[in-house]
Amino acid sequence: MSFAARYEKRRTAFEKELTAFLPKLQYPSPLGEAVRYALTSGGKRLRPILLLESAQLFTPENEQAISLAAIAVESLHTYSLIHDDLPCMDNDDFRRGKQTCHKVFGEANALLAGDALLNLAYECMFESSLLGENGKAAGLLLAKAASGSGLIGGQVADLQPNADKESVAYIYRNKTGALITAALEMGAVLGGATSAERQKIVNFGQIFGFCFQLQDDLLDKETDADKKTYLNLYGEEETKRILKEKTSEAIACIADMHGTEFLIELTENFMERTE
Ligand code: GRG
Repeated sequence: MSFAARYEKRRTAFEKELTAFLPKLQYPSPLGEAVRYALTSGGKRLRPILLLESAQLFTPENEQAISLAAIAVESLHTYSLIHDDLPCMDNDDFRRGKQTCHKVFGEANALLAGDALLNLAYECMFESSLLGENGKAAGLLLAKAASGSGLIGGQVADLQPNADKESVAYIYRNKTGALITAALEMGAVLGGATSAERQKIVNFGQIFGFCFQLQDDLLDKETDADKKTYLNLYGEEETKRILKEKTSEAIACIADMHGTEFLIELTENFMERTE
Protein backbone atom coordinates (compact mmCIF):
# COMPACT_ATOMS: atom_id res chain seq x y z
CA MET A 1 0.00 0.00 0.00
CA SER A 2 1.35 3.46 -0.90
CA PHE A 3 2.08 6.06 1.79
CA ALA A 4 -0.82 8.20 0.48
CA ALA A 5 -3.21 5.25 0.85
CA ARG A 6 -1.99 4.49 4.37
CA TYR A 7 -2.34 8.15 5.38
CA GLU A 8 -5.84 8.26 3.89
CA LYS A 9 -6.80 5.12 5.79
CA ARG A 10 -5.84 6.78 9.07
CA ARG A 11 -7.53 10.06 8.12
CA THR A 12 -10.77 8.27 7.21
CA ALA A 13 -10.69 6.23 10.43
CA PHE A 14 -10.30 9.40 12.51
CA GLU A 15 -13.09 11.16 10.61
CA LYS A 16 -15.38 8.19 11.27
CA GLU A 17 -14.74 8.56 15.03
CA LEU A 18 -15.29 12.31 14.80
CA THR A 19 -18.55 11.89 12.88
CA ALA A 20 -19.80 9.42 15.47
CA PHE A 21 -18.90 11.88 18.25
CA LEU A 22 -20.56 14.99 16.76
CA PRO A 23 -24.21 14.10 17.59
CA LYS A 24 -23.23 14.25 21.30
CA LEU A 25 -22.83 18.02 21.03
CA GLN A 26 -26.02 19.68 22.22
CA TYR A 27 -25.31 23.26 21.16
CA PRO A 28 -28.00 25.81 20.30
CA SER A 29 -28.34 27.16 16.78
CA PRO A 30 -26.28 28.62 15.12
CA LEU A 31 -23.41 27.55 17.44
CA GLY A 32 -23.85 23.87 16.61
CA GLU A 33 -23.81 24.58 12.87
CA ALA A 34 -20.70 26.79 13.17
CA VAL A 35 -18.81 24.19 15.22
CA ARG A 36 -19.79 21.37 12.83
CA TYR A 37 -18.89 23.51 9.81
CA ALA A 38 -15.40 24.16 11.17
CA LEU A 39 -14.79 20.60 12.35
CA THR A 40 -15.91 19.00 9.10
CA SER A 41 -14.44 21.38 6.50
CA GLY A 42 -11.56 19.12 5.50
CA GLY A 43 -8.03 19.45 6.76
CA LYS A 44 -5.23 16.95 6.91
CA ARG A 45 -6.08 15.78 10.46
CA LEU A 46 -2.34 15.69 11.07
CA ARG A 47 -2.39 16.19 14.85
CA PRO A 48 -4.87 13.39 15.69
CA ILE A 49 -3.08 11.09 13.27
CA LEU A 50 0.23 11.84 15.03
CA LEU A 51 -1.36 11.20 18.44
CA LEU A 52 -2.95 7.91 17.37
CA GLU A 53 0.22 6.72 15.64
CA SER A 54 2.38 7.62 18.61
CA ALA A 55 0.08 5.70 20.99
CA GLN A 56 0.21 2.62 18.75
CA LEU A 57 4.00 2.48 19.06
CA PHE A 58 3.56 1.34 22.65
CA THR A 59 0.98 -0.78 24.47
CA PRO A 60 -2.23 1.27 24.51
CA GLU A 61 -4.80 -0.20 26.87
CA ASN A 62 -7.71 2.14 26.52
CA GLU A 63 -8.57 2.86 22.90
CA GLN A 64 -11.62 4.93 23.88
CA ALA A 65 -9.54 7.32 26.00
CA ILE A 66 -7.05 7.67 23.13
CA SER A 67 -9.81 8.32 20.62
CA LEU A 68 -11.20 11.11 22.85
CA ALA A 69 -7.73 12.65 23.13
CA ALA A 70 -7.42 12.64 19.32
CA ILE A 71 -10.76 14.48 19.07
CA ALA A 72 -9.56 16.92 21.75
CA VAL A 73 -6.42 17.80 19.78
CA GLU A 74 -8.33 18.35 16.54
CA SER A 75 -10.94 20.41 18.39
CA LEU A 76 -8.26 22.66 19.86
CA HIS A 77 -6.52 22.99 16.48
CA THR A 78 -9.84 23.96 14.87
CA TYR A 79 -10.48 26.63 17.51
CA SER A 80 -7.06 28.15 16.81
CA LEU A 81 -7.75 28.28 13.06
CA ILE A 82 -11.18 29.93 13.53
CA HIS A 83 -9.70 32.59 15.82
CA ASP A 84 -6.65 33.08 13.60
CA ASP A 85 -8.94 33.84 10.64
CA LEU A 86 -11.02 36.47 12.50
CA PRO A 87 -10.96 40.12 11.33
CA CYS A 88 -8.99 41.12 14.46
CA MET A 89 -6.26 38.57 13.59
CA ASP A 90 -5.46 37.56 10.00
CA ASN A 91 -8.83 38.59 8.58
CA ASP A 92 -9.02 35.71 6.11
CA ASP A 93 -12.04 35.01 3.92
CA PHE A 94 -11.06 31.47 2.95
CA ARG A 95 -9.57 28.41 4.62
CA ARG A 96 -9.11 25.03 2.97
CA GLY A 97 -10.79 26.46 -0.12
CA LYS A 98 -14.02 27.23 1.77
CA GLN A 99 -15.35 30.40 3.38
CA THR A 100 -14.00 30.95 6.88
CA CYS A 101 -16.30 30.40 9.84
CA HIS A 102 -16.88 34.13 10.44
CA LYS A 103 -17.72 34.70 6.76
CA VAL A 104 -20.50 32.11 6.98
CA PHE A 105 -21.79 32.64 10.54
CA GLY A 106 -20.67 36.18 11.45
CA GLU A 107 -17.84 37.30 13.69
CA ALA A 108 -19.53 36.84 17.08
CA ASN A 109 -20.73 33.31 16.28
CA ALA A 110 -17.29 32.33 14.93
CA LEU A 111 -15.60 33.70 18.06
CA LEU A 112 -17.98 31.67 20.22
CA ALA A 113 -17.58 28.56 18.05
CA GLY A 114 -13.83 28.82 18.71
CA ASP A 115 -14.50 29.20 22.45
CA ALA A 116 -16.82 26.18 22.43
CA LEU A 117 -14.20 24.07 20.62
CA LEU A 118 -11.53 25.06 23.13
CA ASN A 119 -13.81 23.99 25.98
CA LEU A 120 -14.75 20.83 24.11
CA ALA A 121 -11.06 19.88 23.96
CA TYR A 122 -10.86 19.93 27.75
CA GLU A 123 -14.20 18.16 28.17
CA CYS A 124 -12.77 15.36 26.03
CA MET A 125 -9.57 15.26 28.07
CA PHE A 126 -11.41 15.14 31.40
CA GLU A 127 -13.51 12.28 30.05
CA SER A 128 -10.38 10.60 28.73
CA SER A 129 -8.78 10.87 32.17
CA LEU A 130 -11.82 9.19 33.73
CA LEU A 131 -11.40 6.29 31.29
CA GLY A 132 -7.65 5.79 31.48
CA GLU A 133 -5.13 6.62 34.17
CA ASN A 134 -2.69 8.47 31.88
CA GLY A 135 -5.42 10.80 30.62
CA LYS A 136 -4.71 13.37 33.35
CA ALA A 137 -1.07 13.75 32.30
CA ALA A 138 -2.11 13.97 28.65
CA GLY A 139 -4.68 16.67 29.49
CA LEU A 140 -2.03 18.75 31.21
CA LEU A 141 0.23 18.46 28.15
CA LEU A 142 -2.56 19.76 25.94
CA ALA A 143 -3.35 22.65 28.32
CA LYS A 144 0.31 23.71 28.43
CA ALA A 145 0.71 23.48 24.66
CA ALA A 146 -2.33 25.71 24.15
CA SER A 147 -1.33 28.21 26.85
CA GLY A 148 0.32 31.61 26.94
CA SER A 149 3.65 29.81 26.93
CA GLY A 150 2.57 27.71 23.92
CA LEU A 151 0.17 28.37 21.05
CA ILE A 152 -1.20 31.67 22.39
CA GLY A 153 2.30 32.93 23.25
CA GLY A 154 3.41 32.11 19.71
CA GLN A 155 0.45 33.94 18.23
CA VAL A 156 1.10 37.03 20.37
CA ALA A 157 4.77 37.03 19.33
CA ASP A 158 3.63 36.83 15.71
CA LEU A 159 1.53 39.97 16.18
CA GLN A 160 4.53 42.02 17.42
CA PRO A 161 6.40 44.28 15.00
CA ASN A 162 9.92 42.84 15.50
CA ALA A 163 10.97 39.92 13.31
CA ASP A 164 14.51 38.87 14.17
CA LYS A 165 15.76 35.29 13.91
CA GLU A 166 15.16 34.60 17.59
CA SER A 167 11.54 35.78 17.58
CA VAL A 168 10.75 33.81 14.41
CA ALA A 169 12.20 30.65 16.00
CA TYR A 170 10.03 31.34 19.09
CA ILE A 171 6.94 31.72 16.89
CA TYR A 172 7.64 28.42 15.09
CA ARG A 173 8.28 26.59 18.34
CA ASN A 174 5.07 27.79 19.94
CA LYS A 175 2.50 28.67 17.32
CA THR A 176 3.16 25.56 15.24
CA GLY A 177 5.44 23.23 17.19
CA ALA A 178 3.73 23.18 20.58
CA LEU A 179 0.50 21.45 19.52
CA ILE A 180 2.24 19.04 17.15
CA THR A 181 4.71 18.03 19.87
CA ALA A 182 1.91 17.77 22.44
CA ALA A 183 -0.14 15.49 20.15
CA LEU A 184 2.82 13.12 19.80
CA GLU A 185 3.69 13.22 23.50
CA MET A 186 0.05 12.74 24.52
CA GLY A 187 -0.04 9.63 22.33
CA ALA A 188 3.14 8.35 23.95
CA VAL A 189 1.78 8.97 27.46
CA LEU A 190 -1.59 7.37 26.68
CA GLY A 191 0.16 4.44 25.00
CA GLY A 192 2.26 3.78 28.12
CA ALA A 193 5.71 4.80 26.82
CA THR A 194 8.69 4.75 29.18
CA SER A 195 10.24 8.13 29.97
CA ALA A 196 13.15 7.44 27.57
CA GLU A 197 10.72 6.55 24.76
CA ARG A 198 8.61 9.60 25.56
CA GLN A 199 11.69 11.85 25.34
CA LYS A 200 12.54 10.51 21.88
CA ILE A 201 9.00 11.25 20.71
CA VAL A 202 9.21 14.79 22.14
CA ASN A 203 12.57 15.40 20.41
CA PHE A 204 11.07 14.15 17.16
CA GLY A 205 7.94 16.30 17.59
CA GLN A 206 9.86 19.51 18.22
CA ILE A 207 11.96 19.14 15.08
CA PHE A 208 9.04 17.82 13.01
CA GLY A 209 6.93 20.85 14.05
CA PHE A 210 9.70 23.21 13.05
CA CYS A 211 10.11 21.49 9.66
CA PHE A 212 6.33 21.50 9.14
CA GLN A 213 6.28 25.30 9.49
CA LEU A 214 9.32 25.73 7.18
CA GLN A 215 7.54 23.69 4.52
CA ASP A 216 4.33 25.67 5.10
CA ASP A 217 6.30 28.88 4.46
CA LEU A 218 7.75 27.49 1.24
CA LEU A 219 4.25 26.54 0.09
CA ASP A 220 2.87 30.00 0.91
CA LYS A 221 5.79 32.01 -0.42
CA GLU A 222 3.65 34.01 -2.83
CA THR A 223 1.24 35.20 -0.11
CA ASP A 224 3.64 35.46 2.84
CA ALA A 225 6.00 38.14 1.54
CA ASP A 226 5.44 40.40 4.59
CA LYS A 227 5.22 37.71 7.25
CA LYS A 228 7.76 36.71 9.87
CA THR A 229 9.20 33.60 8.25
CA TYR A 230 12.54 31.87 7.84
CA LEU A 231 11.98 32.25 4.12
CA ASN A 232 11.95 36.05 4.37
CA LEU A 233 14.89 36.11 6.79
CA TYR A 234 17.17 33.50 5.18
CA GLY A 235 15.98 33.24 1.55
CA GLU A 236 14.63 30.21 -0.30
CA GLU A 237 17.84 28.28 -0.86
CA GLU A 238 18.95 28.44 2.78
CA THR A 239 15.42 27.63 4.01
CA LYS A 240 15.38 24.52 1.81
CA ARG A 241 18.81 23.52 3.11
CA ILE A 242 17.72 23.92 6.73
CA LEU A 243 14.54 21.96 6.00
CA LYS A 244 16.52 19.05 4.54
CA GLU A 245 18.97 19.01 7.43
CA LYS A 246 16.27 19.21 10.10
CA THR A 247 14.13 16.53 8.39
CA SER A 248 17.05 14.08 8.74
CA GLU A 249 17.51 15.16 12.38
CA ALA A 250 13.82 14.53 13.10
CA ILE A 251 13.94 11.06 11.58
CA ALA A 252 17.13 10.19 13.49
CA CYS A 253 15.26 10.80 16.79
CA ILE A 254 12.94 7.83 16.21
CA ALA A 255 14.86 5.69 13.71
CA ASP A 256 15.89 3.11 16.34
CA MET A 257 12.38 2.73 17.76
CA HIS A 258 10.21 -0.23 16.85
CA GLY A 259 7.19 0.49 14.64
CA THR A 260 8.11 4.03 13.54
CA GLU A 261 8.09 3.32 9.78
CA PHE A 262 4.87 5.26 9.16
CA LEU A 263 6.04 8.31 11.16
CA ILE A 264 9.34 8.31 9.26
CA GLU A 265 7.56 8.09 5.91
CA LEU A 266 5.13 10.79 7.00
CA THR A 267 8.06 13.08 7.86
CA GLU A 268 9.67 12.52 4.46
CA ASN A 269 6.38 13.00 2.62
CA PHE A 270 5.26 16.07 4.55
CA MET A 271 8.52 17.87 3.99
CA GLU A 272 8.15 17.32 0.25
CA ARG A 273 4.43 18.08 0.11
CA THR A 274 3.05 20.47 -2.48
CA GLU A 275 -0.27 21.43 -0.80
C1 GRG B 1 -5.65 32.45 17.68
C2 GRG B 1 -5.07 31.33 19.88
C3 GRG B 1 -4.82 31.52 18.47
C4 GRG B 1 -3.81 30.85 17.94
C5 GRG B 1 -3.55 30.89 16.55
C6 GRG B 1 -2.34 27.86 15.20
C7 GRG B 1 -2.49 29.33 15.09
C8 GRG B 1 -2.29 30.15 16.27
C9 GRG B 1 -2.86 29.91 13.93
C10 GRG B 1 -3.21 29.15 12.73
C11 GRG B 1 -2.54 29.72 11.51
C12 GRG B 1 -1.20 29.16 11.25
C13 GRG B 1 -0.58 29.46 9.94
C14 GRG B 1 -0.58 28.43 12.13
C15 GRG B 1 0.69 27.80 11.96
C16 GRG B 1 0.49 26.36 12.05
C17 GRG B 1 -0.17 25.83 10.83
C18 GRG B 1 0.64 25.67 9.60
C19 GRG B 1 -1.45 25.53 10.88
C20 GRG B 1 -2.19 24.88 9.80
O1 GRG B 1 -2.16 23.53 10.13
P1 GRG B 1 -2.52 22.40 9.06
O2 GRG B 1 -1.77 22.63 7.79
O3 GRG B 1 -4.06 22.70 8.82
O4 GRG B 1 -2.34 21.07 9.71
P2 GRG B 1 -5.23 21.76 8.29
O5 GRG B 1 -6.08 22.67 7.44
O6 GRG B 1 -4.66 20.62 7.51
O7 GRG B 1 -5.96 21.30 9.51
